[in-house]
Amino acid sequence: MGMAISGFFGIGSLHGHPHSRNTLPKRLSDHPISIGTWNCPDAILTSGQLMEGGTPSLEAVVKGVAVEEANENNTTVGIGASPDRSGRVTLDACVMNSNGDCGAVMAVENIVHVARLAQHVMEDTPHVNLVGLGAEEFAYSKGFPKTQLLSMAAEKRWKAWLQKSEFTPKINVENHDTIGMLCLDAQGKLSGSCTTSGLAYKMKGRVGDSPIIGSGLFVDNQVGAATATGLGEAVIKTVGSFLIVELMRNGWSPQKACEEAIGRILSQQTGKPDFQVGFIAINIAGERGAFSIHKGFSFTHYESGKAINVPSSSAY
Ligand code: SD4
Repeated sequence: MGMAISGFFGIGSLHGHPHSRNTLPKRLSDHPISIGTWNCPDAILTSGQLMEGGTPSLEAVVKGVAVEEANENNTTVGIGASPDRSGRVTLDACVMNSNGDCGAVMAVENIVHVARLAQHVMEDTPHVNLVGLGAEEFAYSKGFPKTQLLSMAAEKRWKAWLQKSEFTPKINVENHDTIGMLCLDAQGKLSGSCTTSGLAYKMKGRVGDSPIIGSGLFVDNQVGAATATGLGEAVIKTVGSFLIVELMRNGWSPQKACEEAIGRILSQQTGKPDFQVGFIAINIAGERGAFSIHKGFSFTHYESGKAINVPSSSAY
């Protein structure tokens, strides 16, 4: 615990930087907070209402993202997900709790609720990551059903894509709707989860940022949490979610921290990138932030029994 706040006072402190504050602000109210990437009202309502009823943030976040995993109309998560270029749907997910424990599964086939599976990895194994067949077999050992994941609609889109077989993920289209969710409960406990099929028509075996702790998600109960969506390769290269939490540890607001993480990605590019990345973040005081490279990214948050979708500000 002591280590976690050392950045405020010790090595790595950014005191004096225009965006830093001396200490994190205090939490203003104990109302639960839930925030998720893109337009995911049902998922956010589920997690928000669960926490209102006293459910801890980890259970709320896993049940929240499960709504999108079961949503046939979400073409990037769970049951409606798009396949890789060989026609296989492979899912990635992770969870992280207020103790800093985490679990992840990568490139898993035939399992819908991979965030819950990642929670089992965290709680019931000595490991953090399980991939492919190992993760799938572990799921069956925990009683998960085997589900055929390539929906008819996804198969039709994939067959159309095969005509040209050009991998040029379109901004806000084929990298759209991954759900990253951050929950802060009335007890001040933070948890997060990120779940996705990754980029449509990715190479077989490709894993993006979403299940990589520090890249697609990071939670530190002393500071705050962040999660990402968009082109995973760009997020991984800058360890984006960890970067945002570290900036918040040094006193940056969630908004300025998200902007800086996007700035880091942009600093690796010449000119306007042809890909999208979006980050959302909250701190333990309950402040939130969001920023993306391009317009079109939005986030949804829980407020007084409602889920509100808000466009993110962006660099372009
Ligand atoms: C990935 N970040 O696998 C994911 C894709 C995504 O909405 O966010 N899609 O790179």
